[in-house]
Amino acid sequence: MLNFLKRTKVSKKTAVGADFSRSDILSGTMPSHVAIIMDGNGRWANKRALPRIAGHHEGMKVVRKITKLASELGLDALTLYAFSTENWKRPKIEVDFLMKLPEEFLATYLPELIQENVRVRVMGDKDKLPGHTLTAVDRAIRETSGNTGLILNFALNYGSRTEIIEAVKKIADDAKNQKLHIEQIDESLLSDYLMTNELQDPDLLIRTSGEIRLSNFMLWQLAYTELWFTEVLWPDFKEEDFLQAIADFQQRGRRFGGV
Ligand code: V0D
Repeated sequence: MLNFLKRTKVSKKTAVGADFSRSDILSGTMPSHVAIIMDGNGRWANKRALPRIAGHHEGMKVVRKITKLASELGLDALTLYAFSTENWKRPKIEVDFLMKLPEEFLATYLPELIQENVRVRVMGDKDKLPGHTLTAVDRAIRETSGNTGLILNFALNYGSRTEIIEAVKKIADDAKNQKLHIEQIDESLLSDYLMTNELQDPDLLIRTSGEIRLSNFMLWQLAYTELWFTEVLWPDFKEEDFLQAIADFQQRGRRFGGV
């Protein structure tokens, strides 16, 4: 465990400024929950004259690498934006390929995840997923439900505004049925009705591939989150990049708008 962190003690100077050593990161305040928008898979493939699906497939291997590192670092949760509600607009052949990735990922890596005590979860509208995808995902959730280590939370067919609307509908319904009083509605109650109800808000959001937007991802939950952007395309994203993001996170003062 942590072999790769112990192996070297290199310092790395980067444009973002944080000069980091791996042992410094381990002694600093670890984020509890990191969320990642894994962008740039298609562009990675285009640059190599490969089909877009080759980029998605390569990106899947990076999911495994970063999950392992997050687990070794002792993070409580890693949320990965795997498929947005907008992604259905892509060519059917690409969507079909994407929907096979959870099965392939789990066929390859579920035993390792179980061994590492990782708990798999999914947030998003699961009803719209193909049956074969749902079966694989539900099995992984079930087989890891007793695990107590890293929560690996995949956002699948997820959109933040829809999530908030669904929460508001349930709150309205519960108010109508006298299960709660309107006076009880506050930030904490709304949080409890979101799909992240068991998770803390992310401390750090990473988005790869140079896009500097949230794209309807965890809008409520990211209210106080540190945002970290990189030009690196997701299939090229390395352990070093993840550590750099954490090092930068550790450098930033988190003042929550206070003084
Ligand atoms: C493609 C880069 C793992 C982003 C990563 C269906 C786009 C690779 C999963 C996965 C995708 C999901 C659920 C689960 C286990 C694994 C995944 C999708 C896309 C969308 F329980 N990678 N991955 N799911 N890509």
